[in-house]
Amino acid sequence: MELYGYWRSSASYRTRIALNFKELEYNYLPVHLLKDGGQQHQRAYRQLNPNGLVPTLVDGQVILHQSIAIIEYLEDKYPEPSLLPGTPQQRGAIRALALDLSSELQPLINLRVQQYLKNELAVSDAQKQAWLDHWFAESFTAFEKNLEEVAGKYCVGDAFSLADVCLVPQVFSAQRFGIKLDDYPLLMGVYERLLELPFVAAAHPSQQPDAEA
Ligand SMILES: N[C@@H](CCC(=O)N[C@@H](CS)C(=O)NCC(=O)O)C(=O)O
Repeated sequence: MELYGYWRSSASYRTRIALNFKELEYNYLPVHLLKDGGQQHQRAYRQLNPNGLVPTLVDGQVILHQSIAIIEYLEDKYPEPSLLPGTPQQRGAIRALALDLSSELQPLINLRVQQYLKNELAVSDAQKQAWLDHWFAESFTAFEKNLEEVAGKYCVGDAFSLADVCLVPQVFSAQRFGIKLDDYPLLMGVYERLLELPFVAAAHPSQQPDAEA
C-alpha cells in the first residue's frame, strides 16, 4: 500500500495511526502542501485525488481519498484489531466523536480555508487567529462535554477507537495554532494517554520522513 500524505496534516496523521494500529505495512509518499505552490495541486497528484487534499491511499487497483473512508476501508479489509469496538451504542458514540472532529472542525481550519481568509478576504493575522480560537473552542467545549458521558481511559470507554484516531491529530493542530487548552481536562487527559501508545507515537508528525524542524 502507498499512503500519500504530509507530515503535519491532521487527516494524514489519522490514517497513519490507523495503519499502525492494524500493523499494516505501507510506503509513505510525501506531498508537500506548501512547496511549489502546493504539490497537492499538481496534475499527477490531482489525477489520484481530484480534491487536491491529502491523504490518498493506493492499494493495488484501489485509490481512495478521505481519511475516514480510507480508515473504514482498512477496517473492512482488516477487521482485527477493530477501530469500532464495543456495543452498538459505543460504536455510535465513536462515529459521532470522529465526525465532530473530521467533518465539523477540521474543514474550518484547513490550510486552503486559512489561505482563502488571508489571501482573498485580506483577513489580518489577528482576525485569522480569532477564527481558529473560535472554532476550536466551539468544538473542544462540546467534545469535553461528550467525553463526560462516554470516556474511560480513551474517548469511548477503555478501548482504543476511531474517535481516538481523530482526537490526537486535532490536539496536535490546536497546539500548533497556539490554542489555549486549559479548559479541557478530560480531553487532554485522554490525549496524554494516547500519546503513550507506541503505534500512536510512531505516527507523530515529527517521526515522518518529510518532517521539518
Ligand atoms: N476530509 C478530508 C480532509 C483532507 C484535508 O483537508 N487535508 C488537508 C491536510 S489536513 C489538505 O490536504 N490541505 C491542503 C489544502 O488545503 O490545500 C480527509 O479527512 O481526508
